Amino acid sequence: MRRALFAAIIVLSSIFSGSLGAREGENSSPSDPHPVAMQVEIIANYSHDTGAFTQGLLYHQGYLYESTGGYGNSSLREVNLSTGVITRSVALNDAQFGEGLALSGSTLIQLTWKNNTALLWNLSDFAPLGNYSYDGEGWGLCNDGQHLIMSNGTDVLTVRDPDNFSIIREIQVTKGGLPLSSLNELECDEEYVWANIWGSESFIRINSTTGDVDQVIDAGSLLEDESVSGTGVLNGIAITDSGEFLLTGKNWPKLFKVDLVPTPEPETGDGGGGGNTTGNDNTSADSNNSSGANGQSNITGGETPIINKIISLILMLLVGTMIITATVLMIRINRGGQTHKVTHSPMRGGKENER
Ligand SMILES: [Ca+2]
Repeated sequence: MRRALFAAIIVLSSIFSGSLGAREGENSSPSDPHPVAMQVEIIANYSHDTGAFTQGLLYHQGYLYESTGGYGNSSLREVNLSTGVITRSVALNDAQFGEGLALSGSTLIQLTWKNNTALLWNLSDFAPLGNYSYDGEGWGLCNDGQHLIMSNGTDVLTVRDPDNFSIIREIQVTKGGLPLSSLNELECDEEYVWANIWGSESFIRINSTTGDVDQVIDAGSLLEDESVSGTGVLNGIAITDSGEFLLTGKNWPKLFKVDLVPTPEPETGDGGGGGNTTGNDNTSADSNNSSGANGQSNITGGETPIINKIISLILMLLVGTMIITATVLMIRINRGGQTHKVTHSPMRGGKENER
């Protein structure tokens, strides 16, 4: 009798724990933020120096400040946005490869790729003001108004003290719960960080507190411009004082002012309630391969949990019926056995109690 009850408890526990475990798994996946798919609409375009291998870009009081890369070709420059004319420029030495650029007060801070050095420049006259050193590679840099945020090509951003470049904290960047690496040129925007993804035609918005990617913006249409196609990848994000986005890329002849708008839902007809998820996942799959795999699991994830629940319910009903039947049978057998034991073999009952 006790064995039957014990077995019944074990079976029921395993079924319920399995069911609950599956439910937790289902909930954890949807609770991960699915990025909203966005795209760009061109408002205006400006000329951009095709000799500029753009690695850092920011906007300040009507001018663009740009860091260009390449050994022997790196520079810091000031560009008049409306005319595209380079109004000031300073060349880096041939051993330095310019990267991300941020403005802190009246100081421009320019990363270098593998020199472990951030160059400090006076905004007003580009006079060198010294440098900071750091470990690892330098990719992107922006200023959120309080701290600098830096990328190094991985999925981790470092938040740094603008006064000494020391690391205050790290931001692990994830999209749909998975690490997202190759973060490149950055643009701080209050509690968000916009980031180019190296080698991608998309850029993303990151919640700088959680590291979650909540928007993926497909900028591929910019590359369809015949004057831009065939040049380098998208790699320059700046935001004007009025919140307009300025985008360009490595050696692009144009810089675009754009609006960000939601990507229209695909007209699949039978998509039903899964339309949002499918649309977002398709966009995510375009942005990198790892999220593409994630996107597929999300699509199938919308159907399999329902089947699993039905199978679990049927199994529970079957097992419950079996347990009740077995218990009733055991009670009947046990009653017969007790009568037999009490009458003929009292010692046997004692041995069972010892176990
Ligand atoms: Ca930027």
